[in-house]
Parts: sequence; C-alpha cells; structure tokens
Amino acid sequence: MTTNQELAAWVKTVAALTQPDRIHWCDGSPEEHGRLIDEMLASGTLIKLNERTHPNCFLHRSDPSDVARVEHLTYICTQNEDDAGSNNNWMDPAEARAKMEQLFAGCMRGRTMYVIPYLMGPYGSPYARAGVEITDSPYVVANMRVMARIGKRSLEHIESGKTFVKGLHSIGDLNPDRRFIMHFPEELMIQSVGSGYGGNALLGKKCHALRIASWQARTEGWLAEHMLLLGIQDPDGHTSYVAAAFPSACGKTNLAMLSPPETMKGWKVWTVGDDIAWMHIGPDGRLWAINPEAGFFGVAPGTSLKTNANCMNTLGRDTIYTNVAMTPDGEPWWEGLDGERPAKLIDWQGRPYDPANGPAAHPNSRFTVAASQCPSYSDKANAPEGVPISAIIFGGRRSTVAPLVFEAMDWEHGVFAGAAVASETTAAAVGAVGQVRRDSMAMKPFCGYHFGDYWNHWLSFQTRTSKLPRVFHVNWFRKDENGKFMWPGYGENMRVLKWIVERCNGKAGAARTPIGFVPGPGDIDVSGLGIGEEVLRALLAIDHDVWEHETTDIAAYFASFGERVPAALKQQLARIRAEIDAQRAA
Ligand code: OXD
Ligand code: MN
Repeated sequence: MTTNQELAAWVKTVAALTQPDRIHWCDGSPEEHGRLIDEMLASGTLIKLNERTHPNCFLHRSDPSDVARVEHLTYICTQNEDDAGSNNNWMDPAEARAKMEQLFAGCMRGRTMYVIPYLMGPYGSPYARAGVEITDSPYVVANMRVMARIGKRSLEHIESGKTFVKGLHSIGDLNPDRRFIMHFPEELMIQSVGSGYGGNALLGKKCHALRIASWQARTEGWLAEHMLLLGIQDPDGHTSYVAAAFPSACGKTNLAMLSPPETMKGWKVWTVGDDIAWMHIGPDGRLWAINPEAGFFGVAPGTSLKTNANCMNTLGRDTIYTNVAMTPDGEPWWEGLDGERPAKLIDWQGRPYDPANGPAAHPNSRFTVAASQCPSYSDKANAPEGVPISAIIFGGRRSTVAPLVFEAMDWEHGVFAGAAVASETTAAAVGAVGQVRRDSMAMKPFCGYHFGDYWNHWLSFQTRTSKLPRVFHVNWFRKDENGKFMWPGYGENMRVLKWIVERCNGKAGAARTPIGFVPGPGDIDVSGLGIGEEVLRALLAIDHDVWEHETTDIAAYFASFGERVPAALKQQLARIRAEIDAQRAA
C-alpha cells in the first residue's frame, strides 16, 4: 500500500504482533469517513445527534475510567535517564518496548487495524512534519481526520522521502492498569495502549506535535510549543500575530477566538490555532509560527454564546462530541451552555441526569471540529510560511500574585517568566483540582526532555537573531479578598491584547517594576467597561511580601531540576529579589 519501504516494513511488523483481522490504509476521503461513521453508529461507538439542529454531529461516550490525559502513565523513554528530566516519567527504552510488546501482542484480534498517514502543518510548508498512526479505534481515525491532515497527500509527503513519526495505538482492554503512553524521541516513535481519550490516543496532537516535536525542535533549532496563535487587527487594518501559552483549561480556546467588545470599534481577532504552535526563525530573522493542527479538540463545559460566540458558531455541524450530555431531542448539552438547563437530560454516561451523580456533561467533555468552520479563522492559517510573531504571552490561573499583565524586560527575563508559569489545576488531566502547580511555558505535561535543557534552548534564541518577539505575562483570574474575580475576562481580554500590541509598537505606557513593565491604570483602555480605578489598581498591584514568597517558591522549583538549570534564570531570580528588597527598604 505504499512505496516507502520503511513504512511498509513497519506496518507488516505491527500487524504480525497485533494480529488484526483486517488492515485498512486511510485515504481521508469523505466516502471512507461515511463508512466509518456508519460502522460506529451500528456498533454504538457513536450516537447520532439531532440532524435538524446539529447536522452530521455525533456523540461518543468513552469508558468512565478513560476521560482525561494520564500524566502518571506517560513516559519519555530515552537512553540516558537524565535527558528526560524530572519533569517527565522515564522508562528505559528496552524495558518500555518489552512491556508494550506484551500488551500489544494479539491486541487487535477481531478488530481492524487502521493505518493513518498524517501531516502536521499546512501542505507545502517547509515546517510541516509527517507521521503515521496505526490504531484499532475508528473513533481515533474520525478524530484524526479533523485534527490533522490525513490520507493521500500526507502519504505522498512521506513517500517523497521525508522522515515520519511512527505512532502505534491500541485501545487494548481500556483497563487503567494496562494503560501506558510511551515516547521514544530518539527513534521518533510513540506507543500508546489502553486509552481511547484524545490526548492519549490522537497521537498527532500532544504526543507528536509537542513531546516528540519539542525534542526534534531542540536538536534542529526551533520551538514546538503549547501555544495558541492569533492575529490582532487594529482599526487601521494592520494585523499583529501573537503566540500564547496557558496551562490546560485556562481559556486558551476562548482567547484564540475572542470577540472584542462592542466599544472597541475596528479591533478584530483572527484565529490561527488554539493549542499548539511550531515556531522557526524565518529568513528575515523574525520568529514565524504555524499551527500544526487542522482542528480544535476543545473543552465543551463553559462554552456559550456569551463566553465564545465564534466557537459556538464553529460547532453545531460536522462535529464529534465526546462525553457531553444530551437532551431528549438529541441535542448536545453541557454546563454553562446558553439558556436554561432542560428539565430532562441524559448524562455523559448515558444515564437519566441526576445531580447526585455530578455534572451532566463530564467537566473535560470535548468537541472535535475542523478549524476551517470557525468564523474567525485566519486566512493566514494555512500559509506555508506561517505568521510572524510580534509577542509571546505566558499566563496562568492565579487568584493572587500575578498582575493582570506585565511585559518582560527582555528575552532572558521573558524566558524566566515563562519558566516560572504557575497555575491552579483543572479537570483536563487526571488528578487533584485547584492546586497551584508550576507549569513552565505550560509545557510540564508536554516537554519531551529535561526542562533545564529546554530553558537553555529557549535562551539560545537570543544569540541567533535580534528580532525576537517581546514577551508578556497575563493573569485573567485574580480574585479580590472576597474570592471574586476582579477582571471580567473573555472578550474584555481584548483590552489587554490592545495594550500588548501597542507596547510592541512603542505606543503604550508602563512603569518599570522588579517583575517587569506593568501598565498604570491609565494605560489600559477600560472605556465602557465600568471597572473602577481602585479595582484596576488592585489588578495591577505587586505585593512585595507575596512576591518574596513567590521568588522563594520559584527558587525551590528551579533547584528541583538540578545542574542543568541555566545560570541566566537564577540570575533573573536574584535580580528580582534584590530589587524587591531594595524597594521595601526604601
Ligand atoms: C488539552 C490540554 O487537551 O492541554 O489541550 O490538556
Ligand atoms: Mn492543550
């Protein structure tokens, strides 16, 4: 089925191990998709939603024990344990391979094995990379078809001699005791068993485009980041592009599709990507970014016309929903959706809704939809050269500490701000919710190598070009002493984006503080927002005691990565502490 000898041999070896009844090479065609959907409807893997209100939309209910990424079962398998870093679980590659071989042996008996050639990145882009996922899950095929560019053209790309990542996936028996997501970056290989959930099973996404790609990016001098990409058009029609990293479920998809408030006439946001950015130094010395994905795998709960109208207008046709609730009329439903909660609902596990069982939709329920359906989709999203990045934004969910926004002093300080990112945890990954955890560049679950080496890699860019973007940090989630959010967020975040763009153009004011350049209350456009100057001051305040504690915490965090932590980051920390102390003494 392919002229590529390496691929043909690998498929043969996998088939001999997993023993499927049939092998199907995916061509990505509508006919193939239709056949798979029919089969999944017949087997109950998919439920058809209301055709009148939600044409061509389907619901998938996953096993209740398989609803999120499993970081404790995710491994980086490098020859040298140190290369994986304490930010990853490590397993010896030989041991991992042996373990997986046992689990894969005969696992596809009675099933079809699908071979999915895919491309991450626009066709014809020098930055696009190929992969092949072998899976026994038709649900994975249907999702990969939306999230990546699968089929003939991608196979041709591989057959033209390009390297490809080999990903082997089986849902196995879905037993969490036999669930592992293994990465072998030195061999460009991924092996995943026992889960059908997106981040564990759609191997093009987190496994390839972040964990394996971050390793490749380091070796080859580029960046594979957990970042959304958007274009900000000003009233003169000029568009600046920014890349922004936030830990899971901090509103990345909302920011990527932001609708500016009515009062901000002439401002517009264009969506390039909502989760992953690959960035290269372009021929002109600037950083150019592509979104390697072609779709959105977004969190449904909380999405509404009020919070994200562009997203709601993206959904509603040709969408796969996973673990949402359903109305008696067969419409998808989730907490936070517009309108009243319907009197009757079927919950995400297919039971009549009973509040005693928790939310109707799983908090990490998802939609899978083509990016091209998004009304704010940028006409540059498929540009082979990508988009030039003016600003990089880091952010986290912090009820205290971080001001609404600040700008880093320079690249080195920006890398420090990214390395120090922290956020209160949410439901996107298995584990406790609501704890503060450091999540450097929002890459803690996704960096395929030692964080110390990763920060060094980021720092190295300052020696390679003089045209790096400016770096900012935002926090939409600061609370007052009564525990209430002080900033309205959502579309109003446009006001902060405007300040960021104007800083890049040398037009907006800010005061230098120990932690960076912070706008004064008059520097941010809050016209028509109805937010008092006192609240704005509180949102932008830097409390010396709190920051002293924060720097102690960051120091301990850095220390946990040992010798490979760059001296430059420790110097940044020392500088901030010294400046805080000096200000306090003054
Ligand atoms: C995601 C995540 O699913 O970051 O995008 O968890
Ligand atoms: Mn993500």
